[in-house]
Amino acid sequence: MLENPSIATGGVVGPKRLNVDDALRIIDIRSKKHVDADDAVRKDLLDGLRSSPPIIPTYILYDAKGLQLFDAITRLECYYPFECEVSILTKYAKDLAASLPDNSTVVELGCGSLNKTRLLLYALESLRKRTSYYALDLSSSELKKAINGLDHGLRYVSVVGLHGTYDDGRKWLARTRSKSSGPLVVLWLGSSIGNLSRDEASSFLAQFVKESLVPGDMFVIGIDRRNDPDIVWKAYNDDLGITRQFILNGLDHANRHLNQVLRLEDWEYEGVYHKHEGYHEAFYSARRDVDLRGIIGNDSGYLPAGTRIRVEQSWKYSPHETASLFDRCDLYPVRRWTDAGGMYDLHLVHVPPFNFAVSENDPTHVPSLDSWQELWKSWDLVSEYMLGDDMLQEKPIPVRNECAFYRGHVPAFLDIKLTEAITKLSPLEPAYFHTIFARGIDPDLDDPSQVHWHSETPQAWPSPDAVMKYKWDVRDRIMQIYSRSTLTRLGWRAIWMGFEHEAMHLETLLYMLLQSVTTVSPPVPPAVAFSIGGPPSRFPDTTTIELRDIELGIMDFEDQDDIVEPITAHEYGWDNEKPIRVAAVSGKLEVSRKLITNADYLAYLRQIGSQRIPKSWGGTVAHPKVKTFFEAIPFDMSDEAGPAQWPVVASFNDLQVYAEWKGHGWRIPSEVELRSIYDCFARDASTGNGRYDITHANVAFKFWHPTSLSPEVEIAGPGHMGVWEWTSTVLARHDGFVPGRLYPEYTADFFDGKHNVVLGGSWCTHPRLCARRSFRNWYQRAYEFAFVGGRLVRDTV
Ligand code: AVI
Repeated sequence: MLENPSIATGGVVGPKRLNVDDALRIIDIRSKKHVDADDAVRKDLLDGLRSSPPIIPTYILYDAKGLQLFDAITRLECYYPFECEVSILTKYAKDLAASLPDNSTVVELGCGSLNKTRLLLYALESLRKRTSYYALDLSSSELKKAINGLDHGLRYVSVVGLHGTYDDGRKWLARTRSKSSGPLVVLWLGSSIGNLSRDEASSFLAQFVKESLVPGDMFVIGIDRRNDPDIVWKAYNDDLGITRQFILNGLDHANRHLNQVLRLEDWEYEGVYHKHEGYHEAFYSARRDVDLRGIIGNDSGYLPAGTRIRVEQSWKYSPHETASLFDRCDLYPVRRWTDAGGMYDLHLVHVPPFNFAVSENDPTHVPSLDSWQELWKSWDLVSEYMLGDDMLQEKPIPVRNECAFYRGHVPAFLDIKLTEAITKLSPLEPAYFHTIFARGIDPDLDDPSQVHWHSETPQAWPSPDAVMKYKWDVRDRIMQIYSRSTLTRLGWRAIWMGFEHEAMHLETLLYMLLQSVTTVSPPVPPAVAFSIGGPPSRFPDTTTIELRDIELGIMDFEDQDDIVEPITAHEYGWDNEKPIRVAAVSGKLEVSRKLITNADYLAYLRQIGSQRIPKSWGGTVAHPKVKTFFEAIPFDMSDEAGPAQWPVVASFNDLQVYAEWKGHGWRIPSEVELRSIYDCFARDASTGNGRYDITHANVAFKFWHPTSLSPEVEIAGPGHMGVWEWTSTVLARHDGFVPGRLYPEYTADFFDGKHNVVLGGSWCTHPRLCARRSFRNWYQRAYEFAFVGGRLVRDTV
């Protein structure tokens, strides 16, 4: 457990009123105690002054007077980040409090005066959420003042001070945390993250996640956006000169540690906003030549007039930069609250149970063993935790197999391909698993007696323990193969195929499980509306694009599969992605910004008087709900980011009829048109031809449901709204198509004229699949279960 405050906040004891002494409890967690702190500051100062270019550490700004001056800054109208954050907390504190788990421990980094935090604490109190709140700060006197300033009507929320630095806080948490502690929420307000460079910020968060957090823990972080450069500059260069005083006071503070060698009149404050890089920089600028050789030595001690010493950077983030910051630190977004002007965001992010890091979406070689480990975590969570043993005989989708089949199919398929590709290997025991788990049932929906070859369902499925042992044996086999460094290209192909096959089945299993009431909810925050507040999107409902001939496909010749090579040597694609070919298109296409939403589809059903709701909904047309893994959620038309604004998941046939009902030439795009749309808006120019930028997309389990389109996105690209997209293109043999040697029936069995090509990716698609530009999926046009939606386009003249 975390070191416990003396107040009882949970369990059978029940809430107890705080008394003043309890409330003033402050734990000294400093690793460097007072005695040597002075020396450490002096050393930091001298090291900084000697470095090139010279710097003074930012923390020097925050002595007692600095804290007061900063408080004065927060009252300036031009210092908008403070006001924006207050407005968000004032409006949404209850919503934030409701998003935090009960019995959580909230640790605030750099709590300051607690003026803003109190809004959250009282919201938690009013919701009766038992919370242990720890306020971390550098100054114990300010901590005392701040905690003392809280009105002590808190019964459900306990308050304890932590005296120390961020690093002390991180280490203290790592030390005191035990498995039985409730979820941890780290609160980091005031755009303090901006005082670290982008790299420092991501390393800081990543280290926190690695050392002190576990899956399910959360961060609440206030981040300032890249706003109008003039407005940002003004925020740090106010007419009253308060910021100037604040910065220059830092020099005075530094002087106290440097035996007053600096002459304050030699220095002036200078603020510069670097608009391309997105950060403001505060300098001490030398008014005249300054001689510091006496303290920092001859090499760098003579500072000519105009020399700048940097003391602070304030970094701003575009939505894209924020998304990649979180990606880099293995943090997944839960919610985002924005002020009415769209200048500032409060982000709630969590540590996911597994992480398909976007950096691993490189499709040019076989997945790393780390990627496998994450995939296995996801497979175990879905196939063993969400799909419990009590569901093994269930068939959530009547025309498909029983759940038990999928647990065995994934490892058996991998072992089948490994033994086919690597001559030395023979099937793992029990070898008959290759027969009963080889292939699932996927019948023709128009005539379910028409099925491709599939494994016969045995009289009784092997026991869950036997299947689990088999799964781990196959995984061991993979790990042994990875311990060698080379293999034939065919061998790597088998591994690569097995990986993508498992990733695809993860998704298949999930859309099956969504149809069952027995499914267990995943252990993640049930966020249903991601983006809250902020101004409406500035993008119009449709955009017109010019169509030009495009190249499709990927370079991967199977005739060289006997070559022995390292894991990273080759690029792979499924048979239907090959060969590279050019598709001729021209003309102009008007493209809808969003996919067809649940609200759009409901309006249509009501208008035509239909009572037939999609399989992705529950309830009735009068009272529809959207199915999720947490609960079925009623439509709320006033919620701009809620399920009514998610894309509707329905069959191609149903969406085609919707498009006809819409009229005016609206239709579902062809494969080449949709590929052209994605190329226009999501192609990642920095990585050559083959990839899409999916940092903004709702893929790879960032959420466990579809989402509305982010207001910052102009056109929904691959996976942006968390579902695949139907195309009007029928899956058919194209020129140059050759069935794959290792899995010839993969695509060829589906050239029956009943399947349409599907592109993009869903909330549960692995990044390797949806970021690879050549990847193609397909479903029968009547299939209603897969996470596929659609958008409208029309020709323009
Ligand atoms: C605390 N920190 C986030 C403030 C900022 O915006 O960088 C400090 C500040 N410096 C000048 N004005 C405010």
